[in-house]
Amino acid sequence: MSKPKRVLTIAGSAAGGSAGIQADIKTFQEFDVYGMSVVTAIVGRHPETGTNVHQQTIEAIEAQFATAHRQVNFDAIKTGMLFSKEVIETTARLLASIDIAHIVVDPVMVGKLDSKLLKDDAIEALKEQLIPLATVTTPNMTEASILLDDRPLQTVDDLKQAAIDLHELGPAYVLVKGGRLDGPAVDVLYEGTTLTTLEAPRIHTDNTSGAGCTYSAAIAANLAKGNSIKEAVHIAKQFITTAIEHSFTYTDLVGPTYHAAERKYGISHDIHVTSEKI
Ligand code: PXL
Repeated sequence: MSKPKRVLTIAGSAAGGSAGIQADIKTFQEFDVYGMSVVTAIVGRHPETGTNVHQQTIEAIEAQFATAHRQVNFDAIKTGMLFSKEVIETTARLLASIDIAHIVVDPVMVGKLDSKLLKDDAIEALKEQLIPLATVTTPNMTEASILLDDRPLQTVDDLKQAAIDLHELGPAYVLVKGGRLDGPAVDVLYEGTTLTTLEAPRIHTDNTSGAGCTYSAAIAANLAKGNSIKEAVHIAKQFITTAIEHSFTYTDLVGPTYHAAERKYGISHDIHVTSEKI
């Protein structure tokens, strides 16, 4: 039997199942990669105290990483919600301690329901210690803006300049996601010489909780399977677009994307890809 490729997510556990570790593991399964997790924090709002983020200890984080590494080892790793400077520093140290070809850094900062998923003093650690280790980092427009000292981003040209400037932080590739643009959902990929834009039609729904997690998990899974970055991003964008097309909610709250959608219904929209040398 050929064994599945191995992917680790270092991220938060989202009790509602739409985002974080839960979205990552569901996505890994859809791509037939072997999923593992290091839970950095548990996200779930206590109905009386209001506390939403329950951080895990550094010891617990180190223990999970060591166990997954020893029992299985990794073909790719993605990072999601890390929450504090301390957890970012630990994650950077753990990543530097092993031999790993593909690292996807999703610089998670705020959730769809406006939950704060990264402390303010952690932004510098993210920029200086983690993003430089990334094969690809995947900020959305809000995150890209914060990483660029609150630069306003409104147009596809703004996203292109943001990708060029964020590349200076040291990752091999930057993917700035234009999910919040007016008009089509255009993402911009940059590696130092070529700007690639990936365009999908805008799908009008509020049920996009965990979309960013799902997208970056799909990229990690496809890098583990041997695809180039460009191929992995293309496959992942197709997957998340289809998952958003078939998104739903069980309540009056923002609901999840549907991770099984591509398997059940096929790809819902082609992605239009263009490249320009700069
Ligand atoms: O979608 C961002 C996100 C990432 N990670 C965790 C989350 C959320 C949103 O709620 O809970 C753990």
